[in-house]
Amino acid sequence: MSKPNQTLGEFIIENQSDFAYSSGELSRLINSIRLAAKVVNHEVNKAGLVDIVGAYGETNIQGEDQQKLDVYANNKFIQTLTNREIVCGIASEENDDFIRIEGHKGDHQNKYVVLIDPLDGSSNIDVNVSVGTIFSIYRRVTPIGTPVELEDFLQPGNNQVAAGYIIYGTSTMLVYTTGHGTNGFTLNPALGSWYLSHPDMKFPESGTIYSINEGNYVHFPQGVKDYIKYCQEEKDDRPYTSRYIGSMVSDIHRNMIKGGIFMYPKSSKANNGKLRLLYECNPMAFIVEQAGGKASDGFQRILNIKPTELHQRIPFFCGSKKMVEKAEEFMRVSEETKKDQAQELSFSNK
Ligand code: AHM
Ligand code: MG
Repeated sequence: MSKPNQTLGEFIIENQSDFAYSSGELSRLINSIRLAAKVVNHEVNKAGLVDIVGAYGETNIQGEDQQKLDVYANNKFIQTLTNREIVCGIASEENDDFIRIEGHKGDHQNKYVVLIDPLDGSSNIDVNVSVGTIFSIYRRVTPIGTPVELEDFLQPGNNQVAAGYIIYGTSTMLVYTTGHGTNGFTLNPALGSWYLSHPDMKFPESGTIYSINEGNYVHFPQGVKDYIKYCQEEKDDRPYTSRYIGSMVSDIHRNMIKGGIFMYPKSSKANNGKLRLLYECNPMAFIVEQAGGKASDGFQRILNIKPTELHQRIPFFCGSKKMVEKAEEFMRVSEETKKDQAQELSFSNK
């Protein structure tokens, strides 16, 4: 139940019992994230003022340039979660491997692992465009009292107990779910408090915005090309509007409010697309589904996919339910046509 002027702190306490294992640990964990987010927000906002903008001179495991603020945000979230000793492990998009946290008694008693993309859309930082943080929380599957293992992180998105994003935009918002709907909080920078500004967010069932990097058009699979042509066709409520910020959190946040679809498909250059299943797609899929939207790899539900590696990439179609279903239909038809053509060819060669 949301109340006017309710703060995030009050909301967390009030809704703690919604959570199946409500020992307070998850609440403390979300509290730490909101604290780290405030610190990162402060730094993001002054990025234009200080010499912090620009490449750090190192590349991350995926071979991309790391920006200074990426490194700062990564350190800040890891530090906050480690110092408070409320998680047993952290995996970050910016780190090659996961981190084990044994706890101050060295007894590995904590239950949760956190996966995080500390600063998503970071190539937008030095041009003053919104960026975001994405997080995903799971209960460990290995026994409490032992060090966490890779399998604790390689769980299907379905197992998430909470997920959220922070958007550092014209205002800073924290949007999260614990599986009981999606709620959005806006930071009042003067007071340092987050207020419930978007209770029980609902993704419009359909919309008129499509978001995709169309510069990659020639490399897209036929199904995606056909769907883009469909979006551009003059019929009914089409052509749709094209909006692409290049910062997934911002693109999906806008679409969740206005109605739309976000796509990062595979291409002939990148067989699994660009986005990471564990740090980006799973948490966004959970948040979006909890708001009534849909997230798919073009053929199947993102949250059902069993990950095989930490930095796994996956094609991503996410947004208004009807729009994602339509895109999936184009993908399916194109795959079937391809199969039929291959079969015909093999018959005619016999
Ligand atoms: P990042 O985690 O390295 O910042 O990359 C993820 C971002 C997404 O936020 C965004 O949708 C996408 O990369 C944009 O990629 P592209 O420039 O290829 O369109
Ligand atoms: Mg990212």
